[in-house]
Amino acid sequence: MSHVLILGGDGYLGWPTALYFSERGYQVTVVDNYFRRNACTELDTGMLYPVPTLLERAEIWQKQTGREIKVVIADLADPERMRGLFDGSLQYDWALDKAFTGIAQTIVHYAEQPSAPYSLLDYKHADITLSNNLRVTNNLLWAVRDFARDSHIIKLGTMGEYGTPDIDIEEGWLEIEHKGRKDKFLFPRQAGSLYHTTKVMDTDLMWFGVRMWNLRVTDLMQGPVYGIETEESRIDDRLNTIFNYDEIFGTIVNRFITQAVIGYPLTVYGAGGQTRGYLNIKDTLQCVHMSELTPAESGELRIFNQIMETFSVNQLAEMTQRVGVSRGLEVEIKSIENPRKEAEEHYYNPTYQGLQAIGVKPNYLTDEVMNSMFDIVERYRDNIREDVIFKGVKWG
Ligand code: USQ
Repeated sequence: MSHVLILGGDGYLGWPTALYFSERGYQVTVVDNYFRRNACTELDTGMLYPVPTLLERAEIWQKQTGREIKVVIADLADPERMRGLFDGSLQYDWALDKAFTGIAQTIVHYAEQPSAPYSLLDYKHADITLSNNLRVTNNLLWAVRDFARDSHIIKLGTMGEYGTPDIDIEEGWLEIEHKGRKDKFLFPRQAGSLYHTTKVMDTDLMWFGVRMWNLRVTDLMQGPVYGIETEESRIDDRLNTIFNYDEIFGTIVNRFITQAVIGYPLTVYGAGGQTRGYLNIKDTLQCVHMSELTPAESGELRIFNQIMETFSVNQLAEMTQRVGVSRGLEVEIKSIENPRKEAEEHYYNPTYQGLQAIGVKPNYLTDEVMNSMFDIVERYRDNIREDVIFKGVKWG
């Protein structure tokens, strides 16, 4: 039974990924330091519903399915804690005295501060973002170099690494002809936030590790994700992932649906022409699983663009309004001054065939999918806090 180690296993994507692999018979260990929950408490962001601790969630999962997910609570920015996941010393961790079950064949790395607005709150949050994200990635590379060179690292990157260039975006690499000679380079990166910049730096660190130590790495350039429920969480509401709708941790589709439910005008930033590649949370799980089934070669940095379709902010607002109105809600769209510094009208044409070529079957954002999200958000309508929806964290 293959062992998958999920770093950042308490987060929006980490927990559903753990359930997904566990359901398919993998041995799963999740590691987290509760960064996301603690940041939500510190910034008073609110959540759609409370989420049990990792240990409680693992227990609920085991009771419901008989499957075990091992839990380690540790801060992986500390190199010794990271190395403890590979040399067995973390088996003495207070959280679980039998966490170490041998070297994992696959390490899924989500253990990062994931929010662009958070990274630009002020110098302290910028510092937390930089030091957490870069240290965790560097610590992981060194631990794999020293203990598990054959293991496959699947790392979550972001489409935002590329920014919005005026040329087509390739999957990670670009062949360049210069003065009559050709070579292949990482596609030019020009991130739009400090958070996205840490992802660019992660990619560089991993590319270095691949060149220097022949590591196997898949870097997933993911777009904004939407969704709540997955096939595995459906069996018990307490297994649903953390769902944020605030300005710092909420992503746009999740936010718009929540806003529509309480009659808060949809917050279109600026002109609303900002176009991104989107995907359903269920597809994140598929993408990671398909990457695991077809690992990168030793000495390969394999990059996929992890999106299924593109939308502008205006298109998402119109779709949310249409679906909301069909449910009898009053949904207003309101363009507000953009707190971010980003292009509001731009060219956007990314390539994203790689993941489908290895077997991912896209779930597109249809009215039906949106309706099923509305159904869940409406159940928790009374928990929704208007005051956290827009505070206007200025990027400039
Ligand atoms: N936007 C609005 N109104 C809102 C919220 C967002 O117009 O109320 C706009 C933003 O200005 C942006 C777009 O919607 O142009 C997407 O914003 P987002 O907050 O959904 O996503 P973003 O900040 O880009 O970050 C999210 C995740 C991050 C991931 C990234 C992928 O939080 O972890 O890396 O999506 S990507 O955007 O492709 O870089």
